[in-house]
Amino acid sequence: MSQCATQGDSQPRIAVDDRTHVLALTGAGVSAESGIATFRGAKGLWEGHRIEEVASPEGFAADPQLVWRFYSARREKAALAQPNPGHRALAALEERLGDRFLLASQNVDDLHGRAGSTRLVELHGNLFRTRCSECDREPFRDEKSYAAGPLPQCDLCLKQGRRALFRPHIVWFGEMLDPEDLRRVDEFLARPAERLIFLAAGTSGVVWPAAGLVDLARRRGAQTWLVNAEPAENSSRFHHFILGKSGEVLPGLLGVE
Ligand code: BJW
Repeated sequence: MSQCATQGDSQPRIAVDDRTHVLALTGAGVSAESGIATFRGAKGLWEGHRIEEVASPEGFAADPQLVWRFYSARREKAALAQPNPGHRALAALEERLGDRFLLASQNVDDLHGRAGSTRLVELHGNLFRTRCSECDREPFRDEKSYAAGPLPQCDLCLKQGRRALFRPHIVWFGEMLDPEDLRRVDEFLARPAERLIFLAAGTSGVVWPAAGLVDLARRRGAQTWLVNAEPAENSSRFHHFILGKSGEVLPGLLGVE
């Protein structure tokens, strides 16, 4: 593995040409410069609750009001945040590469979409979508706060004589990621590519299956890059590790300043 600092003129650049395919993976660190708290940075706590208490099916079953308060606060915060140069650099790279680019994000804050990314797989869901905790109706756009007042209930279930709560469209601990999302990522990596780059940014490499994508990409012949503000759990599995903030590093690294 090569490790680089980012100061000075010697910032590395990924050569992107007509033969290059890029799979990008982002995590909470990419939104840190937009003012959104990371997970492990906050010691995994929210108002004194462990993240698993508010981001797990067990947590929702035990205290749905607490969970909706957590996600309503997150909705409010994310709605006020703005995409930063890291988000915009990835959107600019997509514009250049078209179908030779795919962004898999663990972030649920919508900032990649708002920066213009469209070839986007939201591996852990989206804060601004809601679904039923019981039936398989389509998740729908929802920007409301349920921090106070009655919890939202599924009207379709009610028509069938069942009571079922709505829940955030988020992949919680212990839940399966959407197989269609994983298929899209796998299919992208399986495509014939003369030059394949896997670029991860702002992720601690702790949470699976996202943490294992670097290994899958390497098996498919990718050159792998990590941009992170500190060494990640899986840094050693990347060919190149750049220590720095994604909003400062990505525009230059991708040549889209
Ligand atoms: C910057 C920066 C700047 C800061 N610039 N960098 C295999 C082995 C062991 C366990 C498992 C396994 N497979 C599955 C599991 C269980 C579990 C898991 O991974 N647990 C681990 C904690 C051990 N995985 C799951 O349950 C997943 N489901 C699944 O695999 O189903 C099948 C299965 C289940 C059980 C057993 C086996 C199989 C689902 C995972 C869902 C994750 N959900 C969460 C919360 C919900 C989303 C929400 O509410 O927002 O998603 S957890 C939380 O972590 C969130 C994040 O998306 C996710 C990843 O965190 P991320 O993005 O990496 O953030 P941080 O905070 O950890 O790191 C930020 C980094 O940025 C830091 O390093 C900073 O330094 C850096 N940084 N500023 C660049 N400016």
